[in-house]
Amino acid sequence: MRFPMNGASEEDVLGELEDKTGEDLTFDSGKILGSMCTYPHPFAVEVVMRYIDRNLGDPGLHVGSQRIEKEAVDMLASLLGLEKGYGHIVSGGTEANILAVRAMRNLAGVEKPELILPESAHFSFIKAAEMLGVKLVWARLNDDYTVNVKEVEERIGDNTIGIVGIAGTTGLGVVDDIPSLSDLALDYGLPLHVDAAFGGFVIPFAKALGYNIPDFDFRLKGVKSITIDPHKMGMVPIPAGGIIFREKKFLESISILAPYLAGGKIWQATITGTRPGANALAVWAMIKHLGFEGYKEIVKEKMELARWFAGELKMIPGVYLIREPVLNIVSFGSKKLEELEKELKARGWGISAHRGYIRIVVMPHVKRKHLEEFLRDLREITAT
Ligand code: 0PR
Repeated sequence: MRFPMNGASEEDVLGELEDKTGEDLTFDSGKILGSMCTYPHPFAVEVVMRYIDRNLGDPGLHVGSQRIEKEAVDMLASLLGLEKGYGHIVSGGTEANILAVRAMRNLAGVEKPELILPESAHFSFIKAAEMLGVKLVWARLNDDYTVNVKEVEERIGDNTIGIVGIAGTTGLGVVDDIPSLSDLALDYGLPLHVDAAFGGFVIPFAKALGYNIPDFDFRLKGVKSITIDPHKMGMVPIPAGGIIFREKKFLESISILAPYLAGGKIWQATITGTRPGANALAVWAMIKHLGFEGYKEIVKEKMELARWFAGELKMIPGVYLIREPVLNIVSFGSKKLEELEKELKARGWGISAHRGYIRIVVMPHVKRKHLEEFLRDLREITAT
């Protein structure tokens, strides 16, 4: 498509957009079952629209917004068991993980940095490793898909800059044995980064509801940084990720001087320079609006729905659960996985097919009636 010489009317342009986005699946259709995103909360949408012009890349201009970002970071830190945290609202889990690896690398100061991480880690760590010149040392998983802590220990060497544990894995929503990883990190004087991009907005509430899930946050002393994404279960519009560090030195180790901005000499740690203030404000607003109890209600409903769905799946011949769900993610396999996946997609289902299984994420937009429809299709396909 060429850059147009003359402009068209807003109406025409919008008409064309409507046409073209007609191909998109929408969250309100109930067909998106494999995504970690959801339709954002209407209040968060309102906040983003109202403050759409705020740029946290030049905090001297938007002093109030910068203060609000700090308060949002403080509230996330407190949710994660830390009185005072250091960090940022960033573009997502990828940027948060890159920043965490960058801090570990910079603080370690070794020549050939190595990072130990579970085989279940998100591919954002591969990007981080490539960009930062860090070698990834993979640790295998146990039968329950948590990382094998003994193997993590065996992988520790002179060049190790840190360890990664996952609280809510991408494929299965499994929570690693973070308490043991934390002990290990303390024993060896290494930082532990916890990727709770998904789990961060689920686990604290699920634990309060009585679900038996391992501790995963700053209450464990070995945990030095946590990724927690408001644009997943936090119901904030994309982009909204979160990186929280226990100590200031982590943030300082990745801060670059921007000498000429409105606020004078500014130290900038994020990958992005110009970055949306509106989304950070929406994080703040959603936390204030829903509060712990509000998020707990959402998590309660989705955890229960996920367990009901897992029970229904078990009764369908030809498909099997990969493991009992830990969070609101249910993954199942089948002997004829590829055919099944193709047929489900042909019927309009937005599912996420991983190596060996199909992942269903029971996000806030996913209702029981959608899952019932999905199960009907699944029964029909597997019966033929
Ligand atoms: N860490 C974990 C544990 C993740 O699951 C993800 C993303 C990330 C980090 C990276 O987060 P960002 O994508 O925000 O940078 N997990 C989802 C996935 O790969 C992302 C996603 C979201 C995929 C919506 C599909 C989708 O429709 O499955």
